[in-house]
Amino acid sequence: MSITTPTSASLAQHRNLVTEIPGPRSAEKLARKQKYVADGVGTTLPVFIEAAGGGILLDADGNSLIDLGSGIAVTTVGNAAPEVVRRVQEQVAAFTHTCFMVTPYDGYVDVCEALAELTPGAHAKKSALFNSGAEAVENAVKIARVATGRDAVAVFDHAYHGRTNLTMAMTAKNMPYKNGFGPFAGEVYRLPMSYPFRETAGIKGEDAAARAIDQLEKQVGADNLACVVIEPILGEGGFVVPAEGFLPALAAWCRDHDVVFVADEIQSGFCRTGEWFACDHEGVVPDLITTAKGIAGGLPLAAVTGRAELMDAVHVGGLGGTYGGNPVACAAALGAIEEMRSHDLRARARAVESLIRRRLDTIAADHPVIADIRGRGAMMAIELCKPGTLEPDAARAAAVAAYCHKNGVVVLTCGTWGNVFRFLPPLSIPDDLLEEAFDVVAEAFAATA
Ligand code: PLZ
Repeated sequence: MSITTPTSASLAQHRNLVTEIPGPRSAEKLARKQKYVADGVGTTLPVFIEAAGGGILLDADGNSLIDLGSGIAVTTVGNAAPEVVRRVQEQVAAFTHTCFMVTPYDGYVDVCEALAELTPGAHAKKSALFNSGAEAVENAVKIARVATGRDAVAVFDHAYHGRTNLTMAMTAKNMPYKNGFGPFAGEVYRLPMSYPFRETAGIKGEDAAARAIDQLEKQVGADNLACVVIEPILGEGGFVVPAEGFLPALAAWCRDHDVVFVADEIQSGFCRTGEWFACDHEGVVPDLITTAKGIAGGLPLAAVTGRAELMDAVHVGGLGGTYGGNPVACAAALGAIEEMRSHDLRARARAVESLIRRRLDTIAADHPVIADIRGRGAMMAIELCKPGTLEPDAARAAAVAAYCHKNGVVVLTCGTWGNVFRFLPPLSIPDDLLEEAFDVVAEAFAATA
């Protein structure tokens, strides 16, 4: 029997399991993967996907799973979103590549114009486009170094910035990202993050910033520092929202010392948190901002956007890459941004937050292992600890995740200790499907108690 693959638009928005998870077809495909794909490339849930749209992932066995991960915060506008599909199809039929550095085209410039409008701050901005988040972060550092004539880069505890050599150095967690892959790039210094749940109750954001700044001044020195790079809400590190005042104080210190303040909004950007960017919640205006993931509805695209004079500090030819700002990826980005604007996805993310918070509050009341509920918009998380302590409970997180996966809900964990669930649904998910997903999450906590 062959399963004809429906288009994303025709996918029924219901969880429907017709085999166990993974089913027999997925199991066969997994065996092939194990034969031909390097073991280093892991798998969270071994179901092979044949179509996706709304809040549903349809697998090779005909199971419809609920997507609470958006392919790690990428398909914010939904999978195969109509404007993305339309513009990609048009572009792919017109031309697929010229290399923007050889002969330019409008799509690239259109994306840079949109970034200048949408990113925080009213100053003159310019952008350069790349393929992946890690590449954007590397380029932000290159730009900051040229612009300041300084070497040092400051990053934070629990940070994640990528898997290339420089960004591995900037990423905090050893396993699985760094283990055995050194030596790492030098001149990267790590600072204490504001992590309200794990700190003395009531420590203010300004005080947490002062602690980080004191360490910077004593161990690095502002005169040696090119940039401070921070995720305004930690992504892989556990969806930690720093205490109010932390980000503005850091940004102000950077401004006073001619240090480039770089916001890595690769995971938090493009409506995910209920604003265009997470920095917008506190009116923080970064000098440079890195974006990727949600920018292009699933196609690979990344950007560095920032103050025109900083961006222009680099010599002609100093920024680029064969595929950066590929025309098909740019068409996808313009389609994704159109979807965000026309469906007011910032408001949708805030509505998703209130639904998720309501469900999590209820679940947490019955399950004291849920020690913290945090996040913004459709970037929500719970941290699991042995009740009444700060001791991470990664085993319980793994058990809850396994239950959800068996029951057709794709959930992702994160956090330095692997004890955080992050909920990142596509904003195209209908409310009743989101409710159903949290019915399963609630069952999962009950079943593993
Ligand atoms: N900066 C804040 O979240 C990517 C990593 C998945 P790339 N996060 C998902 C994995 O295990 O590889 C990320 C991020 C932040 C940078 C990156 C890197 O983006 O597009 O994966 O290179």
